[in-house]
Amino acid sequence: MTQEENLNKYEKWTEREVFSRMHILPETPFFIRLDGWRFKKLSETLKVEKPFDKKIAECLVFSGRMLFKKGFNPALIFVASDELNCLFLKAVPFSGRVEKVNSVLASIVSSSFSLSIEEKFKERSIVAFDSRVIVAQNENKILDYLSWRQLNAWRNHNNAYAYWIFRKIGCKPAEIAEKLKGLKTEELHETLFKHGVNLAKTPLWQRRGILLYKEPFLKKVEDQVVTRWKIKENWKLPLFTSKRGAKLIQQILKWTEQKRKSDCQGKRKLGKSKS
Ligand SMILES: Nc1nc2c(ncn2[C@@H]2O[C@H](COP(=O)(O)OP(=O)(O)OP(=O)(O)O)[C@@H](O)[C@H]2O)c(=O)[nH]1
Ligand SMILES: [Mg+2]
Repeated sequence: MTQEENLNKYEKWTEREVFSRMHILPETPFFIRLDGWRFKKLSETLKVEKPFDKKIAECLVFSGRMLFKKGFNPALIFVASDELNCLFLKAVPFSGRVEKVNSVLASIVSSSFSLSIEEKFKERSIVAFDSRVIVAQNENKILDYLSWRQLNAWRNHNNAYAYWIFRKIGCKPAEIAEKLKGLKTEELHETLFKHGVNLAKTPLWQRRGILLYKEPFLKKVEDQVVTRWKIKENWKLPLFTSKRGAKLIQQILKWTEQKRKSDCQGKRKLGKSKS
């Protein structure tokens, strides 16, 4: 058998890559949610501050920044709890191949997070993130999805503070779980207030998350004023359900489109000057 025939014999294996043909529909905005794997355990191993450690949030933000630096163009990344929610509009990585997008993004975030942990905690840790695709379809759905994740962050925030306080006063984990199940949000606020925690006055990033996006700024270059872009870290977010929140997201979506168009123009000009 020739080498060619031998290779043909194995060709059928590519047909068995049964999930590799899965694509996100073109022109469809989607989120990739990357969630820290076993972060409860990790936070215990690293002895991170309870209920929130700013260094963990900074590691997540660093990992999000790395996605921009490695050439991906998400419109925004919403960071909360142990997750990163990356929104993609028209600049879709890997033509929307689901396996490729999920695995490469999770790998970049996991390795960046591990490096960042080593720098901040002086400890080596193997960190992993799982990754999933959420199809968002249009602007309303984008806002709705972000509002959901922000509400989830608020709920986690309340539970994390409650857990921390109840542990401090000597309750056992199983007892706390029972207590939390039976308490309404109002009652939880009152109980924690009695123990010196005002859930409405904790740092905003703990309650509402952090947003990363590209923001334009003007720069003078040889007597000309040109638009440049920098990554903005917004640690003081409004509620996405508020008017201010909706306006911020609309603004970011407009900037994303403006940047995409100017990048396309730039590429065309470069192509012409080369030919
Ligand atoms: N103490 C502390 N814990 C944190 C911090 N950030 C994240 N965590 C932990 O991370 C967990 C995130 O929730 P989950 O994603 O549901 O838990 P997980 O252990 O990562 O579980 P899987 O995602 O299913 O693997 C929280 O419950 C906390 O235990 C932090 O700043 N401080
Ligand atoms: Mg997790």
